[in-house]
Amino acid sequence: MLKLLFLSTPVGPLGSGTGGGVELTLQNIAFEMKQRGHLVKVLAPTESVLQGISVEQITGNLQIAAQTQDIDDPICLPANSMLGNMCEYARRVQSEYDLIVNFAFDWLPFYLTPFFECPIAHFISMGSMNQALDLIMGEIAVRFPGTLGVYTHSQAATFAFTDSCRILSSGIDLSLYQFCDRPGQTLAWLGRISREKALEDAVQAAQISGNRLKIFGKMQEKEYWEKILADNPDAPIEYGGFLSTLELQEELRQCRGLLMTPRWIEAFGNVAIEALACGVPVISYSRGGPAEIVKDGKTGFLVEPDSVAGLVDAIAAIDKIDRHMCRQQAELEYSLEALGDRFEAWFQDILS
Ligand code: HBI
Repeated sequence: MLKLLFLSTPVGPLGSGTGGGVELTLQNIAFEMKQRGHLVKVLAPTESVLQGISVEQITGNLQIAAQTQDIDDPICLPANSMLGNMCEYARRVQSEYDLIVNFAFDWLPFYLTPFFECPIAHFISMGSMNQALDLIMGEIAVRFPGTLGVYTHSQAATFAFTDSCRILSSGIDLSLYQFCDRPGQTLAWLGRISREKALEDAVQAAQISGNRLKIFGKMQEKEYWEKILADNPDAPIEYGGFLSTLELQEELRQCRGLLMTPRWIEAFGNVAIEALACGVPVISYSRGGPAEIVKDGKTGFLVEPDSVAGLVDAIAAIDKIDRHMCRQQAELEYSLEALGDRFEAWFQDILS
């Protein structure tokens, strides 16, 4: 039995959607480790919600989102930093744990690793974004081999320390997603509404192909959303808000297909496996995590990156995909059990 201390993403409370895919990953791993009899304690911002898992709420000012910063920006911490407070709490209680698992995509936990007695496993949830962060991650990769985990190969390839990354992929609780093989005509787009996700391309593709597009996810950049509405006044789109998993899959399962339009190297793209679990084919730019998930022509289509015309062609062919193959791929590759096995093996290797 392992005693595990999880450090959450410091950009927003767990359950708020601000932390995007890594919120889901942290929740799934915590749940899965508990299922296996390990002790799990999570340190997270105040107002975090994590059913069934003990969360220590850490106060302080949240970290700004890394993807809003430039590659050569200096590391910055606000006054009374929640991230700093979380690291201090972990330092104080570290002797009660076998392993600390860091989910924060931030400089401080990496920098402090050598100052801790307790070993730290770092789960890196995005691709290379900032030089100072890359450097400190690279240093920890050398000093503490095997302690850096990522979702995908393409994410690892964005870092200089590619070969030091343990590829862990992702996974979801498939029992929460109900297969549907009789969809309507509507397409779906899921994710934080921020410019690196290039929602505007999906909106244009939906309009050109004459399909309604339902959009779900955290409204992260309001002015970006307003610009999309202003630029596409007649687009057949509707915004369904940020839903719980159960509500989301209820909407998603009825869709003909999921459009993914990542402008950046999406580290994974949890929304892709959520769609597959519902039997929904995925049409995505062939870039980053989704390009390692979608089986082109079998469980969806991979499209030339940034080509709206490519999206339109794939939408026209979407009914050729057998929706049972989508669900089957989710069961084979992305179950919570498979994910738990990969993380548990990683933890054991670090501790041995
Ligand atoms: N930014 N500074 C910072 N720290 C994080 O942990 C972080 C982030 N931006 C986005 C984010 N985490 C998650 O939404 C993605 O890792 C999925």
